[in-house]
Amino acid sequence: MVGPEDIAHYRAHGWWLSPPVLSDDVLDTLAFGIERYRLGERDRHLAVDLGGDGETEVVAQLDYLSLQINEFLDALLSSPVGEMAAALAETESVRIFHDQVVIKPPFDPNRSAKVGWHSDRAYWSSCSSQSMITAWIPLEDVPEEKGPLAVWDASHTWPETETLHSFGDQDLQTIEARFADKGHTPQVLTLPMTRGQVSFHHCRLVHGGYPNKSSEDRIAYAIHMQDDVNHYVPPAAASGRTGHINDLLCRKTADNKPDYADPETFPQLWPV
Ligand SMILES: O=C(O)CCC(=O)C(=O)O
Ligand SMILES: [Fe+2]
Repeated sequence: MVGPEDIAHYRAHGWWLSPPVLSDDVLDTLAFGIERYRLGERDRHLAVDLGGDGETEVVAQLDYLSLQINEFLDALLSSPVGEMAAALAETESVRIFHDQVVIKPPFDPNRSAKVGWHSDRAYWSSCSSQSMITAWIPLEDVPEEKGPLAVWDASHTWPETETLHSFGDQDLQTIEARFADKGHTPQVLTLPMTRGQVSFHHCRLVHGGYPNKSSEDRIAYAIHMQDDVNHYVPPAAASGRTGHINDLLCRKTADNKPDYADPETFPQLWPV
């Protein structure tokens, strides 16, 4: 399903768009799980209370649905997402690190609902790996007007993306200008998608996106995955982060460090 040219594209550009590969069954199951979550249902509870359901921000982020709603993991395991991610990241196995449903609300001129330019890696300073990968699954078609994922082509090779933890920053132009000043001119590509497609992005790739101009929610499921070598490292002070919420959720290793291979918290998606 992922061939050598696809891997070469991912390596060079830091992102890759699949053909339609997800069945209606998988997508309908995810949509049903989201509906149950938003109604307050939980099949399992997290080890720590995250303090809210993620819906207070304008762009809502519903975290860890794979750990709380049974059908999420079932749907992922019956889909080719894990296998494709392993092929693209050129790793033997992949485990979930974190997953979130991202909801961009319908257009409202009185409120800004962009996703700020950021890299996922900037949030993962406690990860040893520089090769983690995110799969992004829209539940419906996301044409240009619905605020699809937008990427800075090939920015995963730039050193400065390491500390770009600015998902919530609405001032996209200032971030672009900062990079241009350093000699990197962002090539922004929006990636409109149809239902059934999956996009993948490298953990260092800068991405974000413009507002949803339609009258419906834009709902997408992001699955952030670890390659086989990833393990916990104490975050460097320069990262501006002290760790990840995962550190509180997972079991510890013998030397009392968060165990990023804990299968309960980080289910393996490939091989299954
Ligand atoms: O849903 C979006 O527009 C942003 C998602 C994102 O940042 C990610 O998948 O890493
Ligand atoms: Fe992201």
